[in-house]
Amino acid sequence: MFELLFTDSYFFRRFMDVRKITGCTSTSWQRETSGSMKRSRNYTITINNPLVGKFSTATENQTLYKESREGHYYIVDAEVYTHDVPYHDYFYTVNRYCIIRTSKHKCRLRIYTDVKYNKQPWGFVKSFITKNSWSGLEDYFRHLEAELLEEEVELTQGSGDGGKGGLRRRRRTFSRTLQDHARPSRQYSADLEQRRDSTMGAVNIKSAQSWNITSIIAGMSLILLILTVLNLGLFFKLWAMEDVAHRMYLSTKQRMRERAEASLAPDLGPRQSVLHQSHDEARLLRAVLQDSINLLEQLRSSLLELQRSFLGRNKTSSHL
Ligand code: HC3
Repeated sequence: MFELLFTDSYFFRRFMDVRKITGCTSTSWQRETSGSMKRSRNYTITINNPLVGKFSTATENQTLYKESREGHYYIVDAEVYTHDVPYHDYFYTVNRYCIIRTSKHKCRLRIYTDVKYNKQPWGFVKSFITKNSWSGLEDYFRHLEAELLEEEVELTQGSGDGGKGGLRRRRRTFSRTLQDHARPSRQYSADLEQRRDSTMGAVNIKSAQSWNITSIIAGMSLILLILTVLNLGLFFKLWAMEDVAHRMYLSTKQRMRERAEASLAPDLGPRQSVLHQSHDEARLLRAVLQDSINLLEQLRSSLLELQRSFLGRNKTSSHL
């Protein structure tokens, strides 16, 4: 199993071909001072997700831990950095491969995977990254599982045929279990067809879901735009009203001043003139207050009208 997955094996080269992973270069395993071994791989992956670009380069740093015992058990961590997908600088993936020998010709492979964050994105962005990464990872590892199970069948069949067969060309399948391989061949191919159909169904559902998300986002953006335009309209209306009020205030003030100047008799004594002035100021204040009251009345009635038109619109939409 270790050779299949972590050396330049025929199995892995073929698997990469099927997954359309191209341009793979790899360093050889190098021992570190810690006693563990490391190697690094670069490749270009093909992505089957309409929200992401079609291709992305990736770097995978693999560590084979020193605790591993050749032919008995292996622990390999693989950190995968995808360089050309949206928000690529926010996250990377860690896949832990544990291989344990369970009997002379058998072993168990467990893969643990986690999406890690270098920096914290918004909640919405984080769930977008997590959801899309997990769906890509699940697709990849289910495919790997199916291919490994086929490989097992071919290896065991090959040895059953007295070694005639060796590694033969295989039919393409997806997600098969060990039980599937024990079934008679006709039933088996019917199953394959069904599985292929359900896989296609899952792909269709996935693309329908992503369409749904896109249309929801588009709808919400449209609503936001309309609300912004309405808000701007209200803002300018209020601004204009404030301007009118200010102008009215200035003109009233001017009018009052003119009237006061005209009625000021030249023969009035200083005490009477002061009295007259304060009286005029009071009148000016009263007039300004009256104007403000009128303005507020106007504002009130237009707000009431606005409220009424909103209520009317709500009723029609609830009828609909
Ligand atoms: C799903 C994935 C691309 C494929 C990556 C693979 C399956 C590549 C082969 C490696 O051996 C294992 C592996 C590890 C990580 C996988 C990537 C994780 C995220 C990436 C998605 C296409 C990214 C989508 C997230 C988005 C839309 C926010 O960019």
